[in-house]
Amino acid sequence: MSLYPADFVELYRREGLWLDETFATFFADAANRFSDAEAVVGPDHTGVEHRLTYRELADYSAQAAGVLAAHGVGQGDFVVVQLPNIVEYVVAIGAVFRLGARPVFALPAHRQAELTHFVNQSGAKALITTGVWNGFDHRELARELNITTLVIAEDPQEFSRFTFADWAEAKPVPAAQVDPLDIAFLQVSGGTTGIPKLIPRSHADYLYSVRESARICELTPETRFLVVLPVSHNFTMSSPGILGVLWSGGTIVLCPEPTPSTSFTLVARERITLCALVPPLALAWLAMAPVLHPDLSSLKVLQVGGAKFTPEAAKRIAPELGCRLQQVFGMAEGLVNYTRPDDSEELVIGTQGRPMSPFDEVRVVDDAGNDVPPGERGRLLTRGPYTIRAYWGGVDKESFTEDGFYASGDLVRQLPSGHLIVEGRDKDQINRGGEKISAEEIEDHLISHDLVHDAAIIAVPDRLQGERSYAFVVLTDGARLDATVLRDYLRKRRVADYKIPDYFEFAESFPTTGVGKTNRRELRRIVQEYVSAKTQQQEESTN
Ligand code: AMP
Ligand code: DBH
Repeated sequence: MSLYPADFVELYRREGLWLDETFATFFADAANRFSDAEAVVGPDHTGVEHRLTYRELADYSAQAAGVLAAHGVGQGDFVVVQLPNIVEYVVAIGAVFRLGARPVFALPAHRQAELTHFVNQSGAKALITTGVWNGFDHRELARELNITTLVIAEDPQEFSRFTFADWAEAKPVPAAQVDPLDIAFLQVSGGTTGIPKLIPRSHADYLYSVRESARICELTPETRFLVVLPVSHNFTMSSPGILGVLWSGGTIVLCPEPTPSTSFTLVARERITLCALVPPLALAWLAMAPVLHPDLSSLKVLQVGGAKFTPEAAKRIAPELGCRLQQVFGMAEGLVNYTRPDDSEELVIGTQGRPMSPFDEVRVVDDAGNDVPPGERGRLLTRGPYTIRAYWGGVDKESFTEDGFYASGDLVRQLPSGHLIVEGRDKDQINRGGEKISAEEIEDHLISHDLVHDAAIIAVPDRLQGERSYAFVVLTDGARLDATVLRDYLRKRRVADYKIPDYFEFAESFPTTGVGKTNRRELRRIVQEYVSAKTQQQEESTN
């Protein structure tokens, strides 16, 4: 079954956007084109650095696929992959793809709540994970999932080991025959309701976006891309990301931790030409550059995306870091906007780019769903050759219009040139420096506490992260609790750390609607007023 209506499939094929390539042969094809060129550089799970050529990457992937097959993974199976930025990551996804199996791209920060959801929703056959990373033992999660687990770590007692040593002994398997219109993998969204939604992307649609991104970003075999953000994130994966670089014959360099000092060291040592950051990291680079005096002379383009990059910060990139800025406004659901290499400085600094494809359809509408006059602010709706028509598990009426447009929840303005300016958001989500948090998911967790009557999570502006999360909690009659208890409670429920509210505040009651439901819109207004009054007070007292 196709993920897109037949007339659109026909259109995108006829126009040459969708080809017959698939991810099952992606790594082998790249090896045929770029054989001995350097494909991936990075530490393995023990911290030892590896440099793999395209040929080695393809060979290891074919062998690792053999190991997966021996564990019962086959065509069409879902495999949850939760790995940090280690060189084995690239081999692991190559292996899953080769079998015609389908990765579910978890982030390293996800915990039990998210992983359980991914496994249950996808019916995953296996999990590929690692051992202790960043002070957390990922095997802990596997222990409770009751699923075939392959661990990229030394000497696991209970799980099957999945390292270079194990792959080297395995027999390679041939690439599966896969339908290009079929689901290639599940991406995860930040989500607005409940736990992250799973996003089914097909081989044809995603490969189109990868090729087009590589072209727009002018990637060549000389491109050297530093991966600072989590490698599984849609931005680092495909905009143009690791897949765009591998498609172009360039080199991926994996940065094991996102600190400016480690990133700067790698930029200088590896002669990095391209890097992608979220706004808080870009600000950290700007703050640390005058202190650390990094050699950034090889860096041509710094991409910034995932959350709004203010014009004030955007202005500083070229003069202070000596490279070009590219703004990227994308979503794992599809639509990706780029500022272009030949855009004026005004557009690069003041907009979040324009859609990558001439076949992207963008509408900016009011609350009733009618187009607003050109240039005015409204909600973004989009449809196109790489934007989903439904989440995994069905169409939800909140996110998709009858005629198949995806409602991203972003408030934008569109310039005559097609460039979009993101002006806000109309979805219950907190964008904490590019990490998306669903308000409802955290509210549900809090409300499950015996002493919590109601809870509301709201975004408050933050100089560094863009936004932080503020929890407002109404306790049951006579109950007493403090923030520490609730933070511990969320941790016990295995909620990812970045989703734990930055601030807690306790209230007597919430405003309600006519039928007695919490009026979130009104609540948000009150909280925003309260928080701005509070910050003003603080500023006055420090002056
Ligand atoms: P997700 O659906 O979880 O992949 O997150 C995508 C969302 O991130 C978008 O709908 C925007 O809300 C936000 N986003 C991504 N890039 C930018 C950007 N450059 N400026 C503002 N918001 C962004
Ligand atoms: O935030 C995102 O999800 C995002 C940002 C930039 C994205 O998915 C992308 C580019 O492809």
